[in-house]
Amino acid sequence: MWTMSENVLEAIFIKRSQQRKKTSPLNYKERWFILTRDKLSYYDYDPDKGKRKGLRGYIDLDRIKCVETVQTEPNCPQERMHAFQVIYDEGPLYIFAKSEEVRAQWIKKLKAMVRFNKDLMQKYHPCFWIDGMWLCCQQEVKQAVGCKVLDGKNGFTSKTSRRGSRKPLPPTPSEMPVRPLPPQPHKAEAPCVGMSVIAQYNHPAMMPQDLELREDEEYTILEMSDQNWWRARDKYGNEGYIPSNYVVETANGLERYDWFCKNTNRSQAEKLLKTENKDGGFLVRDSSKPGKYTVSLFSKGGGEAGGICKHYNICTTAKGQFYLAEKHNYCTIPELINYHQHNAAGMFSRLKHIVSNRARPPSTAGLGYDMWELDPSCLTFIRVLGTGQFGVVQYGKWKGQHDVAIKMIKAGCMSEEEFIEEAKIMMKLHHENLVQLYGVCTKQSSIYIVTEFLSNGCLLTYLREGLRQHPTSVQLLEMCKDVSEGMAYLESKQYIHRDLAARNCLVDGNGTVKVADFGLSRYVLDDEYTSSAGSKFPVRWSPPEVLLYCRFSSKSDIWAYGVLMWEVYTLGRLPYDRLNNNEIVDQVSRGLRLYRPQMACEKVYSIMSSCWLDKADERPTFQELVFTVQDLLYELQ
Ligand code: 4IP
Ligand code: ZN
Repeated sequence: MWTMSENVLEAIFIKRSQQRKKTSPLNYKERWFILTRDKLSYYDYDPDKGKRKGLRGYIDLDRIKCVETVQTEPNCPQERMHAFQVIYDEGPLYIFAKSEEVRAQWIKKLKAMVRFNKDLMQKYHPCFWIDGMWLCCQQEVKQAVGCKVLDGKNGFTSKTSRRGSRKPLPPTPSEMPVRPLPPQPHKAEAPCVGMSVIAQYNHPAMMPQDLELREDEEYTILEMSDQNWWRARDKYGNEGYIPSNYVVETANGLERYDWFCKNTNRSQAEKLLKTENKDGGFLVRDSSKPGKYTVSLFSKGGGEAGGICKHYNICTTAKGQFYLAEKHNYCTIPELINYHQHNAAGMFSRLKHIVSNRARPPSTAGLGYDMWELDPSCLTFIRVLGTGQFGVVQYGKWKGQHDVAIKMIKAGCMSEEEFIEEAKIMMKLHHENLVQLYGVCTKQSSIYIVTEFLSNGCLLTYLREGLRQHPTSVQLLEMCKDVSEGMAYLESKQYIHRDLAARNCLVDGNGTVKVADFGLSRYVLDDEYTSSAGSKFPVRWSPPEVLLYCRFSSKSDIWAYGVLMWEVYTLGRLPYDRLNNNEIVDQVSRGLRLYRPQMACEKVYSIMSSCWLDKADERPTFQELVFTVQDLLYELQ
């Protein structure tokens, strides 16, 4: 079973002292490094006996902002040729691997595990900090912003850097060649303690240590050691914890405008605009080019069913003024937007209707800082939603105002103590395509699991009866994309779902799909469900290596994802509906695969099929699937 302490990687490296104090010596020591799901730790060790000794230090993965190679110093000794840096809030930790392969392996793994961190850096120093100076840029301040831009988000293959691999998109009006742009106004670097933020939503203080958030008010950040809950001060001097995803930096002052959608990418913008479905609907978002902004605009016309979206970059003149399609220059972006709310001036419509991503507050990682044990007297039960593996699930309210779903665990169904331990870890998993665990009530005879509530219910039922019109291939692919993003997050956290299927996903009021019940199957006490020969085992979603050897991995989740795509494209049919479980085990291990659903084009089917490759390690990763599905979405739209 996966626990938080299971080791992902282990190696002996040379480590440079971090010299946290001015008087600390600069030295290099051999240390035993261990990477687990939540920490990078280093230990003393005995080279003669090859034994690990005491812990020397560690870095919590959620504090890491960048992992990159470091260029070797001039005249560097042989054993320090393969350096890499792990940058976190205290600065860089320099580590030297024994070979290029090991260095590459660690960098790749670490990057994958931190890529959902909130404050990844966009720039870094490619050389060492030594003797009070950065060798790359000669700056003499250790905190100085990096001098080299990372390729993609923290070096990750991003949409922009992958453009070459697929057919280029038609240029948006503003991507048409213009003369080179002058430098951009300063854009804030990664968020840090001391910065000012603006609340985008209200959030009540749930616990004495929490601080109430009031929409549009300003707060100062005091502490960020927990990714999801930051300590902050309001303008009256009150201090407490706030959900970090409810606030945005005030750096550029656009946050106060409803049309500004921070942290929204192109495809999320399109989704928002299409859901809103108003002609002339628009929003302003960060461009994929750092420091720039884009206006996304929706029109119902243009001959295409469902309307079309266009994206216009906000350009800057040599004097630092802003303009959109034609040269109507303004000193500030709000003035520019105001002008185009009244004049199309080169765009295909004027900006008629503000579309905001603030309509519904997102879920928080738990209901308050460090709060996973919930008081059951704060729950009100409203109606029964259904019955699951563990018993009845109800819709209810937390403290009379927060929608929640409550799983009431039937006695004898679950190994409760182990689950409660795991719940503390699950609380920290937070992603917009995962159903959030809010907490548990463990003090009464039947325990409750309290999660985010999603009004459109289970994906399987939604596919079978919830879709009002006949869905397009693009809509179905959007659902698959949602699931792949949630799963890519779990994959990055080394978390295996073990029971991914349409019945274990939920749909919210906007039609966004979220993955639920990850990892829960490990706590089920029911042989019919846990044994691969049992009648409730998800045989139809399992790859040969699980059916034959119970070998679960992220790659067995990938197989299940392919089957889930098939469920989506058949609008909820039962996979292999003519076969019973025994026949499936037999035939799937001999190469039988699901057929291509009518609604799935060859490209969609080839994605599913790639999930069903016999050899587990030849199947794609979820991160690769996210890119493939995204690429195909662009192509189909
Ligand atoms: C120590 O030097 C070790 O290099 C420490 O590394 C290092 O701690 C100390 O830096 C440095 O002063 P001495 O052994 O000569 O005392 P390790 O913990 O691996 O033994 P870091 O922080 O790099 O782990 P400071 O800055 O922590 O004092
Ligand atoms: Zn530098």
